[in-house]
Amino acid sequence: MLKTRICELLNIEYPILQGGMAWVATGELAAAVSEAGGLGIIGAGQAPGEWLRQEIQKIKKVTKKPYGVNVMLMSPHVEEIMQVIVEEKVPVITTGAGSPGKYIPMLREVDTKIIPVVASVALARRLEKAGVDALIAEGAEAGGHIGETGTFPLVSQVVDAVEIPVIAAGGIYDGRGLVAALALGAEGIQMGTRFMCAEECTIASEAKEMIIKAKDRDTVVTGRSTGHPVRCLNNRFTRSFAELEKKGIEPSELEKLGAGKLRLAMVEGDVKNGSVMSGQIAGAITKVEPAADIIQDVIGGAEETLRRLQKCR
Ligand code: TUI
Repeated sequence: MLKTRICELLNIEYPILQGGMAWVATGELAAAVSEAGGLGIIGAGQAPGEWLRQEIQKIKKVTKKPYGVNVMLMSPHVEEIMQVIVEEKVPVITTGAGSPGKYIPMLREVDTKIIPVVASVALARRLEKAGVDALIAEGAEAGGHIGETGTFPLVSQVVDAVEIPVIAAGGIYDGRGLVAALALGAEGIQMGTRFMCAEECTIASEAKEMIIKAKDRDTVVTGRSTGHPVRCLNNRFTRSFAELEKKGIEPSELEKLGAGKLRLAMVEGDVKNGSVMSGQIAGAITKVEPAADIIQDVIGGAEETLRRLQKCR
């Protein structure tokens, strides 16, 4: 019942992808998710190619199962990251913050599956025509850099617009969310925020604790004036950023202010002055647990949800 075209395409047991979060999704986390039957994804973020090569080696030491790399297309190192992906014959890539169109031919040569994140129907249509394998429709409930449309309306409309499989992302953390995504016509889910609280996730404990303490209304979106809206947990950093944004500070100055703040929170553990990117679902996450337990909880919860729905007929 929970087998979809995504399981077949990616050669994975469960249709669950782990978000490829910059400074968060290292080889350790991705290996644990892949070994547990989902698709673990390294977040290349703005890292150089050699960093990515090391993280890939970490995965290969732990598991023979498929894994992915997320390419942040605004990265200054995007060309060398793509080069490493081709050299290492990475099985799957996801992309974010742009269109991967020009890289499709080089990736095709090594049979890397290409799954862009889209935040609009227009880009979904364009990328299907360009020959990508599947799409992740990520709603504005997600953490980090987001679009404008919520997950329900975005997934419903993307599914109707394309033939290739669609993965739903943004606001999903359990089996109910997986079943809801399948009901909308998606064939898998991607979860970021919940996997930040996996035991194998190497981020600072302060960042995990902040997610666990968060309530439903604790995320905010900053950076709309820069053209790069970002959802994170409300803190001293977001408050000062929002104040400057309200004063009409130049977008380029604001971008400079944001530089390095994700690393500050996730690696240094300064969750007051750093940017704790997180989805709206943070309020539902209650504990740190192994990645395998997260996957089993989602699958078990989905089966239970399907049984409950059967009784409504
Ligand atoms: O990429 C993400 N999430 C991210 S990237 C990131 S690093 C960053 N930090 C500060 C500013 C900007 C980025 C942190 N979180 N998610 C996937 C995603 N992609 N969300 C939205 C999009 C997107 C947006 C516009 C994809 C394509 C697009 O338009 C491209 C086009 O050509 O139309």
